[in-house]
Formats: sequence, C-alpha cells, structure tokens
Amino acid sequence: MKDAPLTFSPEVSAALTDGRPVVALESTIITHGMPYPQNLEMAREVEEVIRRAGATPATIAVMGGQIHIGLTDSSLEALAQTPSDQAMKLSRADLAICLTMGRTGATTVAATMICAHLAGIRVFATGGIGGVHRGAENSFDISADLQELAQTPVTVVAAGAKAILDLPKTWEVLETLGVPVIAYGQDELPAFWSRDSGIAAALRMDSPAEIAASAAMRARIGLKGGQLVANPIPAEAEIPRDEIMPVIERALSEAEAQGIAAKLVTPFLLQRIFELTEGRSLQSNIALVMNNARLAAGIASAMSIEA
Ligand code: PSU
Repeated sequence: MKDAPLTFSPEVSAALTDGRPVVALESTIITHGMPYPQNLEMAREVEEVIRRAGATPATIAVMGGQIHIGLTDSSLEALAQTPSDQAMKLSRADLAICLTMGRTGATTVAATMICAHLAGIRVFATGGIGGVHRGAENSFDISADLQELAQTPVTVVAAGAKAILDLPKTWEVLETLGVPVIAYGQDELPAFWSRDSGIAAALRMDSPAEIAASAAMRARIGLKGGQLVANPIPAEAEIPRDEIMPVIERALSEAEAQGIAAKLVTPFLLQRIFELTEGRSLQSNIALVMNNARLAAGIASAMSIEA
C-alpha cells in the first residue's frame, strides 16, 4: 500500500523505523465518546501512559486528505474541540470518502484498525469496541468493528464491548466470525464499566507475552483477522453491574423514545449515562482506557522482542 495517504508524526516514524513498540489509539473516543475538555485531557494522558510503559503512542485521525498516524498537540486540541456533528465518525464504509473530500474524520475501532495496519502497527488500545445493539433483531444495528476484527490483523485491547450493547449476542457474533476474544487475567468477560458480565470467557490469557505469541501464531498459520483482548477495568474504578444496569436501561429507553438511530446511538447513550451517573461513568471510562493502554504497551513490547 505504498500509495496510501499516510502522514507520520516524527515520533511515530522514528519508532517504526527502529522497530520499537508502537500502540495505535483511536479518535472517535475523543470527538464522540467524551465531552470537552475531559476528552483532551484523556487523549494527552493516554499517550503519556504509553510512553511511560516504554512504547510510542500513535493517535490516528483523518485531516486534510491524509491519514495522520500520530498527532501534534495542536491537532489533538483542535480535534478535541471539534463539535461531534462536524467531525465524521469514520468506519470502513466512509474512510475513503472522508479522505477524498478533505474533511476531518475521527476513526472508530474499525477505521483505526485499517489505518494501523496500513502503517505497520500491530496493537491498538481503546475503551470499548462497538458490537450488537439491543434490539438488533429488528434494527440490524451491528457495529462494523466486529467485521473488522475478523479481517484486519491488529490486536485490539478493550474493556470488553460497551455494556450499552447486547453483550451475549456480541460475543456470539465474534465467535461466528472467528475472532478470538481473550479475557485478560480472569475467567469471565468484562463489561466495560464493570469487571464482570456474568458471561464465562472461552479464552483466557495472563501475560502480554502470551498474547503477542498468539498473534504471531495466527500469522504463521495464515489466519486473517485480529484478536480482541478483553481487559477488565481496575477494581477501584469500576461501577458494579447492579448499579450501572438500571442507568443503562433508562438511557436506552430514552434513546428509543427519541428515535435515536445508527451512528448517533452510542454517543447519545454515553452522554446520557454520564449525566445520570453525575460524571462517574466518564471517570470509569478514562480509568479503563489508561489500563488498556498499559496492557497494549506491554503487548507491543513483547511483539517487538519476538520480531
Ligand atoms: N471506546 C470508548 N468510547 C467510545 C468508543 C470506544 O470508551 O466512544 C467508540 C469507538 O470508536 C467504537 C465506537 O468504534 O465507539 C462504536 O460505535 P458504534 O457503536 O456506533 O459502532
């Protein structure tokens, strides 16, 4: 893909040239996932967490017809201040169109995986992936993140799928698509704001080295697609399931009553849950992102030792 319109920051370019560990970060979480200024603080802090853990952060976004791999602080700030209705929320379907039109676009998990792979980055940290929305049997609303995990070879570290989704159906679809969902350090799948989902994990790993080795093995046996590492939120930051579930139910019924659909559903729900928990959900979200970034840096380091 030598013609791909990629612009690397000097920091990321040097790390990739030297074969040092790099962790990709998405930008939809900045434009559509969190309010300003907490989104900017989170975006800066997660980069620092990755640097402190010995890897190089590469926040990815589309601006001026280029896929930016690693953003300057002023670009990060501009993106964080862009109203959510002015930045495109990019998935596989709209990435090329955003580039062609020269618009500003924030990459979701799916689009970030595509861009990371183009750039030669094998690990990506986020908060929670998209998945099967509740009521999908009628709406057919299933995030393109799931298909992307099935076809693009990037290891994604998340705190599970966001608990606003239908989690059992999300894990079923991933299984059907052949995506390994690896619970990190526990036997149960995590549920974003909560450590436990009540769903047993089929796969479990306990170290970055094992996760790096399984990514390498997938390549050796010619399996396409990535891996999802489901990393539980730290105990001190979690909102237990019995506390968060009624809040989620209320936000979901408000979304339904207001006819919120398609790409607007996830941002609407995150915002309402933020309001209903008086900001606590955002603090948890930030804590789990940092935790995922640390683990991703460990996996990227293990991969660069292996390579
Ligand atoms: N993680 C978060 N907050 C977010 C997201 C991830 O902590 O807002 C974003 C990701 O970009 C993911 C998107 O791809 O939410 C899922 O959106 P949807 O459900 O519309 O596919």
